[in-house]
Amino acid sequence: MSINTVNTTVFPGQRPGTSGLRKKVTLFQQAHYLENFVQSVFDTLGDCSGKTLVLGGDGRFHNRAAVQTILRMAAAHGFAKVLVGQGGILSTPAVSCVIRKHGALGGVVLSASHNPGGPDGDFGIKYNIANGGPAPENVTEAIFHRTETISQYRISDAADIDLNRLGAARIEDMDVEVIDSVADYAELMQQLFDFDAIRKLFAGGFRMCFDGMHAVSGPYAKAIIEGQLGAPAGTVINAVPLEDFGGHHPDPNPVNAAQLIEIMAADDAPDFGAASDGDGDRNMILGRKFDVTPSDSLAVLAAHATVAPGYRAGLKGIARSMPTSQAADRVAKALGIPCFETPTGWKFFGNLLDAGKATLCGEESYGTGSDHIREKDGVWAVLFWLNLLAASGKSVEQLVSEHWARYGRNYYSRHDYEAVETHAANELMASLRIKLATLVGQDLGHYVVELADDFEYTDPVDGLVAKQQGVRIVMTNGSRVVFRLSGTGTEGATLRVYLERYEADPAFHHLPTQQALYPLTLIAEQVAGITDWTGRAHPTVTT
Ligand code: VG1
Ligand code: CO
Repeated sequence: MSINTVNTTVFPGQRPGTSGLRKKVTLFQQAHYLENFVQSVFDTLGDCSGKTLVLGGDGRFHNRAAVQTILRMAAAHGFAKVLVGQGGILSTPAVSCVIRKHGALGGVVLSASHNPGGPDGDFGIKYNIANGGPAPENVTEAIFHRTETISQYRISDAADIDLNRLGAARIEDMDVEVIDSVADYAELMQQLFDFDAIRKLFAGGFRMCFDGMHAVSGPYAKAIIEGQLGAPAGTVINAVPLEDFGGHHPDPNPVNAAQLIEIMAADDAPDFGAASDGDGDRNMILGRKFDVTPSDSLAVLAAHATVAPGYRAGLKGIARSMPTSQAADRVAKALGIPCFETPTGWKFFGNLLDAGKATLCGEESYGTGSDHIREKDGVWAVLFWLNLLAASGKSVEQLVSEHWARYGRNYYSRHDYEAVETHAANELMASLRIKLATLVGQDLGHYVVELADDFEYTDPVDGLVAKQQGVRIVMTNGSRVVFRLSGTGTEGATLRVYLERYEADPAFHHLPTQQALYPLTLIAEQVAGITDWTGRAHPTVTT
């Protein structure tokens, strides 16, 4: 065994986006591509002697090869120890949990989350810091700058280690421990939720369907929901992680989780349905013939948080990303706690959680989480709902309808225009920004514009400023249209248009969502000229 220094040249464009570096697998398979990025991460960290690193991924194609490379590079960089998930598998929330529990310096997550996998799909890598959360922007920028000048990396020539066998191994002077992918995470869940009450619920005939989407959450859901909570075998479907996710798109929304939606639409549907994404950090919540928007899910959980033992003491605050609906704000107001509005991406919640300013966080993109870790957490959200269903004895639909009756309903939808021409998408955003100043006070349809700006966020803890985080047009009654470009796609640009309408009157709480939002859809087109710029008359995905 020896450590080699390898000469390399810069690959342009290794800038992490909303959630790490995501590119086509074929790009990652090029010699030196992954190595350059990993060495840039390690160089940014500096001396790592005596430190522990956590390593795992969502099991997609290229996961195992990348794990072996990173282990050899970690040894060359002088890490004392790496905790790696069995089979190279760790969900994003599990990585966060393991970093915190074992006091690691940080972790590397191999995932492109909801992006398709397989040889022609996407691959990704992100670095999480010692609090368990995604590296903040100053760290990801430092990593990016390093990738622009890198000329060498260091790697051991040690043989592959057996990732399937639990236990200890060694590369150079570094200890490698292959850990159970689920154990630490499951133990944390037991501390947060009333497992006895949920066990009783299942024992009483309550039926559920959890769709693992052939991605990473299957093993977690099987071990916890079927194994520990006693749900019947078969409750978790598509439970085995596959390198190409079975050819599907592991994005838990009503469009991509079509099989689950069909199951939940049947007359004899289970009481509760849920799904998670590629790396296990997202969740979709369904009742029988009823789907819950992620924004509403956050608000409902916040309103009932004290049913769960881990949250008995109440919430310190709630944080949501700017495009997420304002349903949670109403709950925060009723509870007399602060509500924070952050840019898109979980990295912006870390400081608020560390500082004890927020307990629950959520994003409209099927992401919910809390201060138990520093990532959004799919299985956690599902267990929270199970705890709530067990404690209340009510159905999902009942809980949500009662919530609307009390707080009003924030109709909400996101329209995605995927793989549009990058230049056109940038021009659309630029021309919108120019218009902003003239919009305030204008009548748009039945609405009057109260605020039109490009969202800018000053972190209340470290004072760092994030600019150009999405154009928002807010009406006098709180209804909104928001525009931003995705930072996770790998083909062209994806325009996201977020629509929100507030409705206080329960007589209007049961309209079809797209119908309720139609006037705002017209306003979005009128203001942004989406069809003209993109050549698209309709979004590719509506959630
Ligand atoms: C999307 C979502 C965002 C989420 C991010 C990462 O980002 O909109 O809310 O945090 O994905 O989630 P963007 O930039 O494409 O809109 V995951 O589950 O992909 O790690
Ligand atoms: Co994800």
